[in-house]
Order: sequence, then C-alpha cells, then structure tokens
Amino acid sequence: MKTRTFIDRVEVRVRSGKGGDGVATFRREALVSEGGPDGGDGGRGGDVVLKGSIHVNSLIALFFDPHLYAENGVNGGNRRCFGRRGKDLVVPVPLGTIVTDADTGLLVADITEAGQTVVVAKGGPGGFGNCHFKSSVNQVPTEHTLGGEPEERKLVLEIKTIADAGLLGFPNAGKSSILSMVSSATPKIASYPFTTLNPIVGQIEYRDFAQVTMADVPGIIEGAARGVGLGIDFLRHLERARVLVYVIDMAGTDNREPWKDYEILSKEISEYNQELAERPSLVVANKMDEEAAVENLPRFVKETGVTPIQVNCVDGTGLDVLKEELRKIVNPKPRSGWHHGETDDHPPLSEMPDTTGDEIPAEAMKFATFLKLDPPKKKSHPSRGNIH
Ligand SMILES: Nc1nc2c(ncn2[C@@H]2O[C@H](COP(=O)(O)OP(=O)(O)OP(=O)(O)O)[C@@H](O)[C@H]2O)c(=O)[nH]1
Ligand SMILES: [Mg+2]
Repeated sequence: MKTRTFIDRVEVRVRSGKGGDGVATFRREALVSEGGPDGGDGGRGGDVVLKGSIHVNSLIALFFDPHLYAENGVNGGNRRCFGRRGKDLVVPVPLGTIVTDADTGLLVADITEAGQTVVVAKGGPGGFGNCHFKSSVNQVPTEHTLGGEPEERKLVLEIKTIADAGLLGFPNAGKSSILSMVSSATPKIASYPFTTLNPIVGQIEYRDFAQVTMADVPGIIEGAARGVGLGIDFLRHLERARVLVYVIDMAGTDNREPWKDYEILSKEISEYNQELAERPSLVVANKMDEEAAVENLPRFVKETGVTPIQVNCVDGTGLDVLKEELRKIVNPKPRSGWHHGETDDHPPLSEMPDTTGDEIPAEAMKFATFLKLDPPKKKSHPSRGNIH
C-alpha cells in the first residue's frame, strides 16, 4: 500500500503540563518538638514548544500523533522537598510553518528560522507549600496553594515553503527537469503528469556563492482553483516566493497550445490570489530542442505579447540566462568577497607572493584572516607547578 509521506497541513491539540501542588506538612522528628511547617512547593508544568528545524520537511509526524501534551509538574513533599518541573515538550517543525489558533483563526507564530522557538502552551506555575506562609503571627500555617491549570488549545500548522523563486506550470511542462538542471536537487522526472506530488526546494549557486532557492510544486491544470487535479492547495507553497517562474511546454506535447497554457495559468493564479499574480515573474519556454517548439514560439509571442526565456533541459541551453534573470530580481548577497580574481580588492592568484608552506607571507595573510593563525595562548595548570 502506498502511504503518504508528505503532509503540509495538520490540526493538533496542545496541552501544557499542570503545575504541581504545594503541600502543608510539619516537621516531625524525635527530640524536635514543634518543628514548624516544612511543606515544599510544586514544580511548574512543562511547556509545549515548537522549534524550527532543518531536519524535518513535513508535518507527517504530527499527522500520526496530533496530541502534544507536556509533562505535569510534580507535587511538593514534606521536609521542604520541592516537586520536579514537568519536562517541556519540544516539537521540531519544518521552516516555513505557520501556526494559527484553530478556534479564533488568529496567527500564533510563523517559524522561519532554524532554532527559532515558540511556546504555544505555557505550563501552569507550581503551587506554594505551607513553609511559604509562616510568619511570627502565623507559626502553624496550613495554607498551601494548588498548582496552576494547564493551557490547552487547538492549533493548525501549515507549511508555506520558503523559496525565492517558485516554478509554476502544467504537469509535464518540465518544472522538475529545470530544477534538477540548475540546482543540486534531484526531483523525480517522468513523462507522465503529476510526477511531482510535493514541493521540492533546490538551491541555485552562483560563482560568488550567492544562492537563490527555487521551489518546484506539483503541476496545476485548468479548474485547479475549483479543486481539479491536485487543486491549488500547493500554490500556498508559492506564496512566499519573490518571483514566479511560469514554465511553458513550448513543444505543445499532447496537442497542448502553449499560449492557452499561459493564459490558463495566469487566470488560475489571479483566482487564487491577486497579489500573487502581481508579483515579479519570468516566463520560460521549455523543450526548445524540439522542432514543434521552435514553430510555436512566434505564435506564443504574438498571442500573449510575452517574450519568454528559451531553454531546453536536454543540453541545458538558456538555463544560464534564466539564472541571471532570477539573480537580477532576487538580488542575493554574495557569500564571499572573492570573485575568482575579478575584483580590485584582491590581487589575482598569479600575483600573490610564493610560499614554501613553512611560513605564510604577511601579504597573503591579509586575505586569509579566516585562518586565525595566532599562536595559542599557554594555559596555566596547577599540576605543572603554576600555583600562585
Ligand atoms: N525534449 C525535451 N523534453 C523535456 C525537456 N524538459 C523536460 N522534458 C521531458 O518532459 C517530461 C516531463 O518532465 P518533468 O520535469 O517531470 O515535468 P514536470 O513539469 O515536473 O511534471 P509534473 O511533476 O508531473 O508536474 C519528462 O519526460 C522530461 O524528460 C526538454 O527541454 N526537452
Ligand atoms: Mg515534476
């Protein structure tokens, strides 16, 4: 049986831990008369915490176990024993998870960074034991307080993939092929529709190590806004994209008409979200290695008034142009100032002073600050007689 492995929306019930109760006890010991109050406090209940993680990419674990209950705090004891705190329940969620309250519909959190934590249910505070209430006028207190009640709520978790660019097109248009050619992602590619069933993100690397992330989502077809095909649920993964890349099968495989494909895609997007339709976009004509594509191109330009970027995924022609156009819109920061000797601030490698490897010349060291070659500081150690 085929099971689902990707879930991008799930409803969960979260409950924090109840605070432990404080107790009222008195010290009883041989030869200690009237020992006084010694009831300890209860421990606080555990929190339910959602934490952004790069190691999970689906909400599948929560789909199968949607009850997120943190541990209760332990009650206090006699002899001033304080109860243990309840353990927090830390749940890793994929980056791009949006958390909303299921009852009110209000946004609770948007988890976009690795390590970002959000407490979605706060544990109840621990109660006070009777030793808290002793005073000169109340020497035998029996007062104690109960632990705080837990918080319980229903939440909806939804992934909205974080990517700079989103590929959008009909099934079989070649979206996954483009992603696999420009990035190191390895989406499944096949000649049948709906090969891709869940969003896949790849990273496009430039020569200066700047990066643009690109998301491939399942294909949409006419009527998707009304739920035909896989529907447009997957379009939510494009909502955060800064640029939409329309991929058109210019060869018109299966008697398709590329200009109509483009119109339908634009219409479906506007129906889904007008703001999304107005984002910067690029139009890519794929399969330009086929004769039919070359024949269709002039008509496409005439009918739509758009001049697409021509690419083919067989030998990769045109993909560099696509990468450069993407770069102009997304404008990613280069990861390093080193442009392979092209910039003025660093001399080209051929002009760098020679080194035998034993000692690095000062001139070369200026550009290799990351090496941090300062001699390590000597640590004093008592066993070596450095006693002051
Ligand atoms: N001739 C030719 N075939 C291509 C080109 N790009 C993709 N194909 C073929 O088109 C078919 C579909 O490619 P995919 O990349 O799986 O298409 P997709 O848009 O991801 O399709 P879905 O995931 O089903 O939505 C595959 O058989 C590819 O080999 C191209 O540039 N030229
Ligand atoms: Mg695909």
